[in-house]
Amino acid sequence: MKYGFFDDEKREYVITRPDTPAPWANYLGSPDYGAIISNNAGGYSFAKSGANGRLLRYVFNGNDQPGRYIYIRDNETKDYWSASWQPVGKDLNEYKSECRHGTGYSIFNADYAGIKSTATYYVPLNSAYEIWALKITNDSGKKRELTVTGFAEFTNNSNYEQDQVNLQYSLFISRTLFEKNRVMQQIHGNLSDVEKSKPVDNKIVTERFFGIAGAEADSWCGDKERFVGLYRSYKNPAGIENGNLNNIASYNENSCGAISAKISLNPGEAKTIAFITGMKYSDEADRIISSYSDTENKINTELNELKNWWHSKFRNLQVNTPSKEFNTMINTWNAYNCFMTFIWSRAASFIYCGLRNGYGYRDTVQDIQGIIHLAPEMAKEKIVFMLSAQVNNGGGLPLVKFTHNPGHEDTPDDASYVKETGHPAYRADDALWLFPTVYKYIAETGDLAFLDQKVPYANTDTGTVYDHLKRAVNFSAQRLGPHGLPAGLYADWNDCLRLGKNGESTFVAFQYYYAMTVIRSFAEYKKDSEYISYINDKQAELKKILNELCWNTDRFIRGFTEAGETIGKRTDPEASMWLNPQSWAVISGFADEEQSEKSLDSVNRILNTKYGALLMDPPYHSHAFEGALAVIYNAGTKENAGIFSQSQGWLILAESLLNHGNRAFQYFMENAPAAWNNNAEIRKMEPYCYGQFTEGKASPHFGRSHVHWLTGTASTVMVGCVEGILGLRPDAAGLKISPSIPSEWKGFTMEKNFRDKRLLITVENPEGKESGCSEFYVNGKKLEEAYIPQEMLTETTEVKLIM
Ligand code: IFM
Repeated sequence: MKYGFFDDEKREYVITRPDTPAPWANYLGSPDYGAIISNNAGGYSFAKSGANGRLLRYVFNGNDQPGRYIYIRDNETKDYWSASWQPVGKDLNEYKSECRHGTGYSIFNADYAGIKSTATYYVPLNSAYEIWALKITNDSGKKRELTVTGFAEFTNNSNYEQDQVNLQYSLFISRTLFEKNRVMQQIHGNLSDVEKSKPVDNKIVTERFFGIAGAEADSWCGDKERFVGLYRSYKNPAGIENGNLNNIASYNENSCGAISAKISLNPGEAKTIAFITGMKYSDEADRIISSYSDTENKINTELNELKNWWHSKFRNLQVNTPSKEFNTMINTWNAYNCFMTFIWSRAASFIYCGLRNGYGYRDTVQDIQGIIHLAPEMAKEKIVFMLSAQVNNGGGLPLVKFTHNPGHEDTPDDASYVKETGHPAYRADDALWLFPTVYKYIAETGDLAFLDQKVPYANTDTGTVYDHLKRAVNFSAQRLGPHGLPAGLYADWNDCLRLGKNGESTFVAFQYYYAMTVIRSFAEYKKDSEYISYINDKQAELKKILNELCWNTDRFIRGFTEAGETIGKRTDPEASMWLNPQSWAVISGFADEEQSEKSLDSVNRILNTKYGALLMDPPYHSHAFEGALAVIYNAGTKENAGIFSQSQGWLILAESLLNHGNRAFQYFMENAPAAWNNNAEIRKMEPYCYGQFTEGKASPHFGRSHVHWLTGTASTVMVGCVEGILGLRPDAAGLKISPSIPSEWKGFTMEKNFRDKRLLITVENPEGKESGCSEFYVNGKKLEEAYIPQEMLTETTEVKLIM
């Protein structure tokens, strides 16, 4: 079933049926103010932290409520509806609606009873409050008397958990009052005479506001229960039905901001107003609301700024291939998704409630990879930040607090860190993710000097980036298991594999192998010959062990348990085949041709499904070893034989590196949200963003996807497509182009900004190949190989590759 379509020109996803199989969400906001909004205006907001800055309430596991509701009432007929289909939920035969999720904004168009409305929600660039703009047009032939009401449900405490759980406290600290054009909510308002510099029990007065610009407030309500009314709901609030909010303040219990304005419209007449909300003290709220007195112009200007900001990032890589699904994902939606994970990590969605109050090391270092080609400067800043969260023993802090203070942090070796973060030990892979990420940054920018930049370690000590990477290698070198492979420690990439310090992980071994290749290239640049021979020896040793112990006829095993038992052998009754060791054997450059071909064939034969490749199979049920935590999940779910979408990105890359364009693209399509647009009832999730996993064939809901938006899938698929399928593979000295495409593509074009120059790349595929290059031209000059040396770049560089 189809619920909407991609408007690629505007970079919007347009939902034409509001009764989507799940709330389909969008993000608004900046790192200072986050907001998530569904296609029925459900969602919540927070200042800075989803855990500690929660200002608009949302009920998880609920019915996508409450939300940013705008009600419209016809005062003559007393009929009312909402600017988004829900919460009033008028009959869809009479109520026409369209939701357009765009880049940092969402628009709701509605047409009901001769009244057209357009509600636009956004957070202005570099601001920490949100706008709900409403343009309302009388499309009927007669004068209309309307009441328009905005409603925002405030939390009682900025701490999400306190608001939802500790009601004996949080119900009794909130109150509201009305000033000029806004409802002000005060939390701990009783502390108003206490100096801000001397908090009581760490508490001062916090204020939130809900105001109106472009119209006078006619009535208002700050008490949620009085607004909704007893035994009613957001669908039929008493305050809306009565047409008057009765100017009610709250004192204890639940607060809200609700403001009604009366609007008279002649036939054809339109009016624009705005509701504005945020966490600000009254004088600041006043200043903000006043700045919207020229409501319509200000809103248009801000929306244009917002679009320009986003679209200018996307313009750094634009492609035009024969696949519209590929184009829309790479040009807009996968890119946008990558920025969302980059900005919000795993902090806040409809699944992540905001309690993860920090950055997971591996997740964040991986997320950076998705935006390097679009915003290298932003990537660099975050890389430096993550390097500063590396402990001086080379390992990464499993959780980097939002309050991270480089040089002064406790580590997993300290009981205080374990108590505060809940992470009891190092993970085997965390710091190894730095290698592909730092390499990609340097390759994209040519900024080799970055290796000499000094960065503090998390706990103590400072070193250059090069030194940080050496210590990361050393961290693994000092934590080898009995066979000489990297130990599995508390987990590797797979949170559900506890291999321990005497167990060993092939996935980490391949990462380690790759890390050594990367650091060797940096050591060559730095003419660090002693280190080069050290790395050569280490890598050769590792190669020998991997070949002797980990190749199992047609696959690589997953590793060894603490007890020395092999995981992932062909003959195992459960979990006999694992995806990641196969793709990473190729990506790391470890596997020889025969191993590469055989292992990826095995993946295709054993793990692949129409929705993507399973993470492993068969699922654990009765043969799980002690550290195989995946068994806690239902079969076919998450790490227990689910289709873990992040791994699909690595598979796309691995197939591309082997020049298997058809398969690489097949894997892209199986898991691409856009490819399921016309069967959205199967995937259920938004057709424009990735999810963490899709239920595998062992599940009765095979194909259903979960954990929207904030997932490493965004960055790995982006890398798989850009480096893999499109074959854009920069290195410090230039750019190699090595497409690996479906043979049916007759060609495609790309526009890419590279080191301040614009590349216009045309690829022709007259003979229907999957890869390879027979002719290559840069600005009309024929070159021997498909590689553009940096010195050949001109302001606009025209490139032609004939496959
Ligand atoms: O790699 C992890 C990630 O860090 C969090 N989500 C699950 C992934 C696989 O276990």
